[in-house]
Amino acid sequence: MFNHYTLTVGVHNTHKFSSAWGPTKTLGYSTANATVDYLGPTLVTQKNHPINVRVINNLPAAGTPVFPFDQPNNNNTITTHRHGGLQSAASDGVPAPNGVEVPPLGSQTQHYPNNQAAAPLWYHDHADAADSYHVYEGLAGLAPNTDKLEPSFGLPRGKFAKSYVLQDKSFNADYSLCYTHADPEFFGDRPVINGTIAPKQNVEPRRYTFTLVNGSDSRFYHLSLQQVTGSPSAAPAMTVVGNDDGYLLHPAPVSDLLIAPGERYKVVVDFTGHNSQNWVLANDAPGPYPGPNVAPAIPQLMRFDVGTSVTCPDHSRVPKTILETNNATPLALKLAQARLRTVQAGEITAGNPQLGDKNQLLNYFDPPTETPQLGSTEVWAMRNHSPDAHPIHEHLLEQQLIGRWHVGAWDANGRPVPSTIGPFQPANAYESGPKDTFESPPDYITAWVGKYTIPGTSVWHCHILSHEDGAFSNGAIEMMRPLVVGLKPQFQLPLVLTQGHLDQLVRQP
Ligand SMILES: [Cu+2]
Repeated sequence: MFNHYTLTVGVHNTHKFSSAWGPTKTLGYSTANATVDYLGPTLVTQKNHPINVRVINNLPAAGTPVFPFDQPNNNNTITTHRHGGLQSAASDGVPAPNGVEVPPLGSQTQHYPNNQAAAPLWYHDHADAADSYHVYEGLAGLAPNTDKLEPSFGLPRGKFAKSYVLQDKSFNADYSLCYTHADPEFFGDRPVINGTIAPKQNVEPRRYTFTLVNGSDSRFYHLSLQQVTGSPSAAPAMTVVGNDDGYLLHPAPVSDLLIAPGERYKVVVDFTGHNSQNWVLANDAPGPYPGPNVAPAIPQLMRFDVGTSVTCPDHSRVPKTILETNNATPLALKLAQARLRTVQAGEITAGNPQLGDKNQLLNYFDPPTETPQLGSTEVWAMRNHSPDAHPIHEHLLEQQLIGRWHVGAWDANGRPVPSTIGPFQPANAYESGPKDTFESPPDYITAWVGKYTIPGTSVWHCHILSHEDGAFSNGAIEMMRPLVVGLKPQFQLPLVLTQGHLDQLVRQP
């Protein structure tokens, strides 16, 4: 285990997205020992073992276009965010102007204390108005944090635990990347898993732990396993055991799974008894989600070819309960301490989604309005009166989904018409663990809760990368807002107290 990593961001002309193809120009995070031409090395950390990660920017000088995309600027600055990591604001990779970005030939050292539970974290570029381009070009990687409890859970481990970064891309005839912000979202026509188009994976007839990371720009995936060959059978059992920031207290069996950009799910898939069958990870989500669809279909992401024997007996299991340091506090206890902050997602002009506080939609450069007190707990109720679902991500803390309320009608100011608010819908079992990114459907109020333990200025934003960067108006409107955790009490926010009281508060305009 290293205490220090050095990563160098550079341009490469060697990555092949398919073995039958020529190389494609990409970006990658190289290590001191290895050139990495797409994505970055997996940074495995251990709880309570801090690390420093120095990131060197080896992109060409400012003003030099690297890709022929419609990027609003070619500053070529970068800043690295470890998504889900409980690191200080100074090491959080906050986009300019609230954070310091690294110019070409500069470097930045991020300090990660890792005093958090085992979690499928990931890292990616977060430069203002450019990170959607940079992530598409390759600047993302896995950063799982591990702890001493994890091995005791009995889940499939070692070579029977795999991680998959799910992306969609388009390519020109010469294999070069194709990307545009001409629409408010980007949808590619090819599935790219860990940098390979529609890969095949040989698996044994046994249990596996799959960590799924949605590293796509805009595409939600509604995943299931579909059989392609072999004697017909029921699908391998899938059990969600973890969310963005750690393990579920109660693993949740699923037959299908929705994963939005920025979200992570840890799933145990049981191929036992499926000898000699072939299965695909299938997707039928429209893009934008939940529709109407304008995106090219990506019905199959990757294939699993199940062998006929296991190399060793499978002694793994899926426990009924997984007790971690961050998943056992009862929701009622969190609500008892919380104040309610209302936020919104909407559109002033069609196709230009924005975020805001209870009263108005705002830009990233407007003064901060989300200013939680350090040490306090807040419920955020997100009123989404825009036409699309948005995965809303807050930096600096772990949270938990409470649930959602359908809204039949909004008034002209984006407030729900009280008589049209439906009954409370609790979080699905599979999305009820430690999280930091919350699927907020259109015409719903979505509520989550978390405690602010890290001071400073960072951001909250939509994790549709084109939205976060402002695909619209040439980046003038960004679906991102400052998050300022400070010392000022937030007495203006009502106390939540109980689930029943939260339900009453949410129904007030
Ligand atoms: Cu969005």
